[in-house]
Amino acid sequence: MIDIPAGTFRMGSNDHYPEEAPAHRVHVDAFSISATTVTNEQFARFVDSTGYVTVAERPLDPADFPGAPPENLVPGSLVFRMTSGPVDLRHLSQWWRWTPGASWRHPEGPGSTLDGRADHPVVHAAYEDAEAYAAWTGEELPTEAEWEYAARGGHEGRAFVWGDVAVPDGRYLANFWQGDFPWRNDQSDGFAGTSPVASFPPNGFGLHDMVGNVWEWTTDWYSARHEADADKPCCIPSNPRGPDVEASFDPRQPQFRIPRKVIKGGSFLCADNYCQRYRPAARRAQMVDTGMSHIGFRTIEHHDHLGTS
Ligand SMILES: [Ca+2]
Repeated sequence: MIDIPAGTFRMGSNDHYPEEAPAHRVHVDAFSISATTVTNEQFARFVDSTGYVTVAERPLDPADFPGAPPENLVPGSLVFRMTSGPVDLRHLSQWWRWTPGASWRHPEGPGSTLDGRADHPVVHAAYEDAEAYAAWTGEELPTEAEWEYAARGGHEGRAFVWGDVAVPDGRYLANFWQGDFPWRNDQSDGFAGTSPVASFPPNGFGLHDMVGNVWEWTTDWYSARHEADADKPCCIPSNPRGPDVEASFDPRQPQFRIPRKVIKGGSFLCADNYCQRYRPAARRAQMVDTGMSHIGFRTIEHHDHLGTS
């Protein structure tokens, strides 16, 4: 765990995707955060000692899916599959496949294993799986503000964790996608899929992979925009925790009453031609019951003993 000092910073961005705006000032108290995302080895230790079964490994209840064919009601998760050529980027189902048997133990489905991936981030963890792990270690998941403040590494207003240029002097400083998503992965950064944690240099706070590699769960419910700046400097929000759960339902899919949390940091699938979200301000909504092959998490500890809670 790395100690992060209390501070005030500018959260969000007015220069990228609309959900990152408006940039606004926020204060966060001191906390500690894990230097890397939780690895397969760490998650295996948790499962071995508790017998925990992740959401992706549990049988589905037919009552929750009226009309669904029984063969679809088997445990599984969404796995990324490269397409054979260029596709219409509006249709995610071309590269996201519901894969029976996919879970953290079998990241690409049955037949895939964790061999050689002990130090890769655990993936296919739904929100409650991440929370259960954090409860076991006596830690918590970060709020979006805590996560973004940590990701910025003490620097204000940078587009990327390391500066304002995606690939400074041709150096790759995170695991994202080079080439044409979702069919040509040039792997200029050395990795087609997830990479071992800490394969890239740390940020200003000593934290690795705050962007790229895997998206990371936060505790905030999602809403499509940030709150604006407070009118007066006196009134900067302190330790904001996001909007109410009602804000998080997907307005384009009202039939799904599954709340959505904010995930941060982008992943090995972020490509400039599709989703330039390997940046600290970037954010996405993720249904709480859905882990995927590009989502992981890291944990934090609050310094409540200092009386700041
Ligand atoms: Ca890559």
